[in-house]
Amino acid sequence: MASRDEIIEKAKNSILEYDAKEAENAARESIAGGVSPLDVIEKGFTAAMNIVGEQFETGEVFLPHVLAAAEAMNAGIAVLKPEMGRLSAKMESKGKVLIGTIEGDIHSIGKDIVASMLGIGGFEVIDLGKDVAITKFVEEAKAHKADVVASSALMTTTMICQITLENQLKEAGMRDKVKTMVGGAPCTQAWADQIGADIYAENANDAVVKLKALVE
Ligand code: HCB
Repeated sequence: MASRDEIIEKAKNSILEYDAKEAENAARESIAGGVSPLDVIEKGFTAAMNIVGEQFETGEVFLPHVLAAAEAMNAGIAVLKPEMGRLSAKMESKGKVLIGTIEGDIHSIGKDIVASMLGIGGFEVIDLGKDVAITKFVEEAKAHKADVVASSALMTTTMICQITLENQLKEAGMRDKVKTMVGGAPCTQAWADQIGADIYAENANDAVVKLKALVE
């Protein structure tokens, strides 16, 4: 049987080779071998996706490659999801997190990872999906009595909608009832401070650690 590091390497290479079948195989092997799904996602799939992102930025690869890499990553994560669900089902809820990719933005991979890891971390997660209207964030936060409203923005053109979200939560009289978290590649701690968001999370692990610190 392959070692933990070999399985993670296989997961990484599957994305770099745009190979959805291999991503699924690596995910299955990790479950059979008792390797943490989080390690496979963060150190395998995500690490490779970041490389593809850099290659896209330097013009080494093009949008179809990025799409193929994203599809391979989604295929691998789909295999890991039931295992992640089993881990999170064993826990008592630490609080309710409403999460979605902000209006105008269809990037969902990072948001999905954060949602999954928060679930494993013991939070009840309500995932609104991608390109979520600001009004929907506010309505759903109210309807579900969410403790945290987490938004993801991957583009400089859409991160400004996180300001609108802060404003609409205030206008709805909800801003003191929920904590807000922002994340996604262009977001930073300085951005969170500037717009008045409570938390900036650099990655999924950071999101879990910071939300746990908030409730414990
Ligand atoms: Co896309 N895209 N894309 N893209 N894309 C980016 C984001 C660019 C930066 C690439 C570039 O030009 N350099 C760029 C945005 C430029 C800008 O800022 N203005 C860009 C563009 C322009 C576009 C289109 C407009 C391209 C086009 O159609 N011409 C279009 C978007 C249309 C739209 O949204 N309306 C587009 C489309 C696509 C896809 C469909 C091909 C694909 C997305 C597939 C999907 O998500 N289902 C895609 C991808 C994959 C990327 C890159 C290459 C990777 C993004 C990614 O998944 N990273 C990205 C380049 C890059 O980011 N370097 C590029 C891996 C994940 C795991 O990282 O940062 O998303 P993450 O998430 C982390 C972290 O940020 C944090 O935790 C996660 C896990 O550790 N986190 C949170 C994320 N959300 C959080 C929320 C929280 O509350 C807390 C923490």
